[in-house]
Amino acid sequence: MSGPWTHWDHVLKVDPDKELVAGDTFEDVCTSGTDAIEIGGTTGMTEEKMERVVSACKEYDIPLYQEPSNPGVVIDDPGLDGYLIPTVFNAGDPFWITGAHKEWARIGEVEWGRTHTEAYIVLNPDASVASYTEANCDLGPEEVAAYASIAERLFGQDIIYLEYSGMLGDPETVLAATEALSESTSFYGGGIHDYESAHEMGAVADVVVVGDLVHEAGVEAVEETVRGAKDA
Ligand code: 1GP
Repeated sequence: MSGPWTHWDHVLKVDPDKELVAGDTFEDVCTSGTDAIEIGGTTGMTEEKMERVVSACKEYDIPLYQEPSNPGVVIDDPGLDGYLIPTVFNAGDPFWITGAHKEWARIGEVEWGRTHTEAYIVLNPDASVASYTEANCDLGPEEVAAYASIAERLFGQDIIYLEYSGMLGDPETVLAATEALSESTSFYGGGIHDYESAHEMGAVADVVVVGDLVHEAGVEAVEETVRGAKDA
């Protein structure tokens, strides 16, 4: 299960439905020191918005992955390195486990060679992704570790994504998931906002993902989190 993410420490997730802060450019975003850019968001997504970010980023030498939130927004652009496809392992609604994926295979030409898998475990009940997917977020470290194990061993997922979107998560839970894996890569996302929080979560996950910070505080703040993740 090799992929470029096995060498990453930090990923910046850009939400095409949100603006950059005044004064920041996509050049700043792409040269922030992050290892890769993931383009995706939960709500308000359209192909046009996706395309706008891909076009702005593809001229820079940084891995660029689309993370589609639904089959209707998958774009075919040679500037993309590939697709990271979320499956929400603790979703209450099976649409987010196989339903959306089935629709994608039905309506489009899936580029399997550039398609990689992300097993989401959604852990912040207040996040919009939790309500959308009807996720059961009431899980202790042992249960999260068990989800991580089955995601790797039974379902062959490349990436196991501990998703606390909007809040800083529980390091003990994240570590339990990371330790349950032998070859898959653990991603942690949620509430990373400075050197310390990136360093703390970088110590318990293979890769930290920074999202809203780029849209709220800007690229300089993101650069601090890159340092924190790299030092962990
Ligand atoms: C969202 O995990 C990412 O999918 C990052 O979360 O926006 O809280 O940084 P934040």
